[in-house]
Amino acid sequence: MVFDQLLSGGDTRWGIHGVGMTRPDLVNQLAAQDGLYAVRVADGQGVKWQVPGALWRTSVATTGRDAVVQAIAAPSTRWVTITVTEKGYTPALAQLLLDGLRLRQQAGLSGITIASCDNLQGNGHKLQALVKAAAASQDSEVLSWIDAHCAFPCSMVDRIVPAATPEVLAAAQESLGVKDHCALSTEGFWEWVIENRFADPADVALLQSAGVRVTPDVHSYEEAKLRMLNGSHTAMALMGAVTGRPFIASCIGAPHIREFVFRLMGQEVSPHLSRSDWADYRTALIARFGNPYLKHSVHQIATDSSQKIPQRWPPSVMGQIAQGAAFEHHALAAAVFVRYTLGVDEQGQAYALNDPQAESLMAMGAAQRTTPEACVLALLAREDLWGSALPRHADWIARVTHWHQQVLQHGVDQAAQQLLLTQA
Ligand code: CS2
Repeated sequence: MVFDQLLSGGDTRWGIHGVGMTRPDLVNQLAAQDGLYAVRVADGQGVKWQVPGALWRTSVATTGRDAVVQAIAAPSTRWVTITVTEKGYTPALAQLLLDGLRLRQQAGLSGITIASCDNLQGNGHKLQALVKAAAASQDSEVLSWIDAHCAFPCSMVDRIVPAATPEVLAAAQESLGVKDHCALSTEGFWEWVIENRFADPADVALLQSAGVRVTPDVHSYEEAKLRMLNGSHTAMALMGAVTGRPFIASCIGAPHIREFVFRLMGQEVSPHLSRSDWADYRTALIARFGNPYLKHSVHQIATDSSQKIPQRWPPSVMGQIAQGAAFEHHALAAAVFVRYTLGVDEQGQAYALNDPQAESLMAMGAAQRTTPEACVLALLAREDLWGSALPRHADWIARVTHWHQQVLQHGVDQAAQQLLLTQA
């Protein structure tokens, strides 16, 4: 949407070559629609449709790798933005970028800005380290060229964009009079905060003119978003999955879940944020979660929980521990995660765990039917989820075990209500 706005001002340098990393279906569909798709922007302020026209070309990295490498190396390319999810930061991604960058270096072209947009703290540093590690093991010339000419800004992107539902596709057809297989629904709110670190410093003013916030320090925005928005999202998604509530709006519509999330943010997340306007941020988030137009599936957000939890929960729990403060809300959330690994909700409906760790999580989680305490211990011992300190923290383990017992005996809703009574 930002690049579309820059294009509409007549600056044709911002056309996008969109790359799907694995699955060709969406890319093929978009190509068949000439890169055009409808976006419904809807919330309490109103409903409007937009058709961004910034997507000019498309490729799929798995089947059209060479086209992607050539696109990175094209003289007209100035930026690469990366949104590949938490689990996408692999050596294969680094190699793809490196192959394109090497061609640029060999052709004597300018460097480019490579911006990660994923929900990871220090995402630019992480991407830079990955690419540089690949370069260092292969080619010292390209490594020094990358250092001298390319920029890897950290950035925080915030806009809730659920996977499209049949209802959205039908609404698009109704409003626009054409069949659109790629229509999306989103909220009015959007925020893109990016570190002031660009291959071309002239981009600062351009991005600002389109509403992007350019700042020397993205860290405080990243941590607030990851722990407040995404941390609450993961907690609600797991609660919804286990209780059978399909959408985030259905979770926030339940008064005890709404209050739970409100206190999680206020009591356990906010004390450790460097962003001081957290109370306004919380109010805005609760309203955004309740947006009735966003049918944001809890199972979509619960996808890859093993990759998301590390950024979203442990930093707040560690902050509370350092201050000798309670972490009951996160302990209940962790207990619900353990319950979630059973793969069946409280009504007996089975669901799939869509997670690179699904097999090991379900194998560990199955034991909670017979030996619940040992199962909690085993899942809390995983440093890939909780970091190195929490697995050794006796009080944390005791509180998660307590809430897990409550969840198994009385269900998630009653456990949450119990927590609210004791923490009033
Ligand atoms: C969500 C995010 O799916 C998820 O894990 O928490 O995609 C969230 O909707 C975005 O970060 C909002 O900016």
